[in-house]
Amino acid sequence: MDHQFDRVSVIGLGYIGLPTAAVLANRGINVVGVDVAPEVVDRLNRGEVHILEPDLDVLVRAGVNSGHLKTTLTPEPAQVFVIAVPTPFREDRSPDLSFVESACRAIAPVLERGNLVILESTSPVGTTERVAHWLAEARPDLTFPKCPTDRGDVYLAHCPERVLPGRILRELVENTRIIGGITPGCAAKAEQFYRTFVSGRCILTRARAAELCKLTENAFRDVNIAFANELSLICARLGIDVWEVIELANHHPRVNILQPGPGVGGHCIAVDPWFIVHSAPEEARLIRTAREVNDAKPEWILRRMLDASERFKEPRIACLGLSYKANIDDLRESPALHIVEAFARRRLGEVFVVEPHIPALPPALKEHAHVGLTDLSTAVERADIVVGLVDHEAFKTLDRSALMSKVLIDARGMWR
Ligand code: SAJ
Repeated sequence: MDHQFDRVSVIGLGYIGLPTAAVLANRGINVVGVDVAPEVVDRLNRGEVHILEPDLDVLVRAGVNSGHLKTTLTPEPAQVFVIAVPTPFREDRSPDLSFVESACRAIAPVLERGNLVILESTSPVGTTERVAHWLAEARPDLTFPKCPTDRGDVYLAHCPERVLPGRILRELVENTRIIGGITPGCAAKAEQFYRTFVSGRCILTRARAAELCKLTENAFRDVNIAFANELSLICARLGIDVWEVIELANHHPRVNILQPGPGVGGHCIAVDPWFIVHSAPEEARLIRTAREVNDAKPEWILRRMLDASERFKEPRIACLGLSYKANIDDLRESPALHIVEAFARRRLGEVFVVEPHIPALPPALKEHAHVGLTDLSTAVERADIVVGLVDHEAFKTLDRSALMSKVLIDARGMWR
């Protein structure tokens, strides 16, 4: 093993930090995970996970049992610090870097000359330079590189994560990594670190390019989903099946249209394009419009549910799926959840929520007596209206005869 990376600290043990920590620990590296939530720290030290991701529980337990993975509330000295904290946006859609800043202030006291600090959180252009600034403020005794020709005591790089929830453990190892150093030396050092567990390619660049690269990937996907969502509105107006049109158009060798849905959720695609818009508001016209098109889609589905409800005195409505996409339990920024909450607030009738991946309804739905978490067959049997919000495997394979007499609103094209 490369002894310059014997001890690694991962700051922020969420959807990216925890799998990264677990993968490193299972390569025999001593990993100190750091999280601000005491309950997360306790659970992880017992070998239990707080997020659902295939095989993550097994890997975390193995890491804890072998003694290679431990979790603390405050950082301890290490050779490498991987920052994987959230970077949300504020009400006015400007980036909120407060978690990155607090992570920097937390690790600053234990930093030593020769350490490598990697920012993995998706960040607006210039954030890695700001990391250098925050660390330098807290540690005037050390030097931090701020531009490509600088020399510094500490290596600084941005290496955005690009893994797909549901396939995180595989993609962490196999995906190509874009590694942006503040200096070429920083990038080279970070590459050596990633080589300890990445089998994919490592491509080196500058920190600013790596920052924009990550935002660009998600903006690209957002714009393409917006195209599909806009097409779904056009098709509805013209009385044409949008999924058929897309399937037909995709036979063209250079056309590959994505799928329309109830909107775009998750913590990445619905957020990252705003970082680009914020940095270049006059130029980012298409990217902004795509965000608006995708953000308007939940309202459109809700309107169809309200229209359908008018046909019944006390409508019973089954809402299939709450997560932000298929076959996961993640409700973050979920358009399905947003739609069900907005519908529930109107108190039009009984709402049967089907979400096989969660044990209980989230608080905003739990408070309504007319809303309940129900199993699939009971919900479909009792409902007048069935709304397909998430294309979970169990919903796609639903027996069509059960849907025959129902009013269907199929936001995902599952029951064509
Ligand atoms: N969606 C559609 N139609 C589609 C594809 C997706 O409506 O054809 C919706 C999904 O239902 C979901 C949202 O878009 O609500 C986003 O889902 P996703 O599967 O496209 O992406 P995420 O958010 O799970 O993960 C993305 C990935 N980025 C890209 O594919 C460019 C992943 O590789 C990134 O690591 C991740 O964002 C991230 O963390 O940034």
